[in-house]
Amino acid sequence: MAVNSDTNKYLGKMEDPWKEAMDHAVAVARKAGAVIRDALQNEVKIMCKSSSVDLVTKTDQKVENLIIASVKEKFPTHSFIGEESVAAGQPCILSDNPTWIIDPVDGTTNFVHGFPFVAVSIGFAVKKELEFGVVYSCVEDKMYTGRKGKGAYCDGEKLQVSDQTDIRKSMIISELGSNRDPETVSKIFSTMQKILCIPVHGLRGSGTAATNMCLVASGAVEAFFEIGIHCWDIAAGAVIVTEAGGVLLDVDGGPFDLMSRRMVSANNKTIADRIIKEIDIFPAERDDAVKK
Ligand code: LIP
Repeated sequence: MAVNSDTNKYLGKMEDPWKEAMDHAVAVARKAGAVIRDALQNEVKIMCKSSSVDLVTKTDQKVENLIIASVKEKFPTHSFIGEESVAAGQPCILSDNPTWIIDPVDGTTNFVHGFPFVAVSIGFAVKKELEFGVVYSCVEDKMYTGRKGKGAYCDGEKLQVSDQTDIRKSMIISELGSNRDPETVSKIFSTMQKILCIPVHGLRGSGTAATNMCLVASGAVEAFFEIGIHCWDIAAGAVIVTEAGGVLLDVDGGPFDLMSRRMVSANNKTIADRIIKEIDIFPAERDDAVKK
């Protein structure tokens, strides 16, 4: 369902037509974060998705339902791509309609183990262009936001990526992910070994892509890359990184593709290109692939 012509006329007159939606995203992300923090105090009931290490909990489902219900009430014509809705069989197709791209609990495995990096990630796209991103790191109580053309912030403080251009003086972030196929794991480790031995100052991983991208945007690390992530993990962080002055590329050096399940985010192209040289690429089915 496209945005209708009347809406277009109305939106054209507003300075920031999506400010109200972004404000709502911040409010509902904070509310969702409180639910996650409460759940962290209690025994977590674990369920599995594609494998014994691809985890989901009732909290993931409860928080996604909370966010979608809250947004639907205010913006009934908008569309949604949610991690748990897709897991339940909804198509993962980005249309021209205003679309909320939601990871209710990014870092589910961390959440299950009480490892204190868990984020609510809410991206928003119109006509397939990302307009804003909100990442609430709920254990740290840090609210990251990025609005296309209007900068990126953490709790009101403007974000700026690192100005480092020397890979040997850089901190890099990546993840081991949830794939346990030995050949794939071998490629992940060989990539990490090559990058570590450039050498770089350090290699880290928070366990949540959204948080990793906010660390790039804040200048704490120079780059985050991963093959295997999903659009809901990175949609919000993509806006926050670019609005903090960073770059997004495909792992083969091509243009960033939100639905491709792979990406490099970095403070600048010099660092991104150097990382890309070392990545052993392995296949990951696109988020928008037609399911057989
Ligand atoms: C996680 C990602 C992370 C990846 C994990 C997992 P989830 O998202 O943020 O980058 O390495 O395997 O996919 O599943 O916790 O929402």
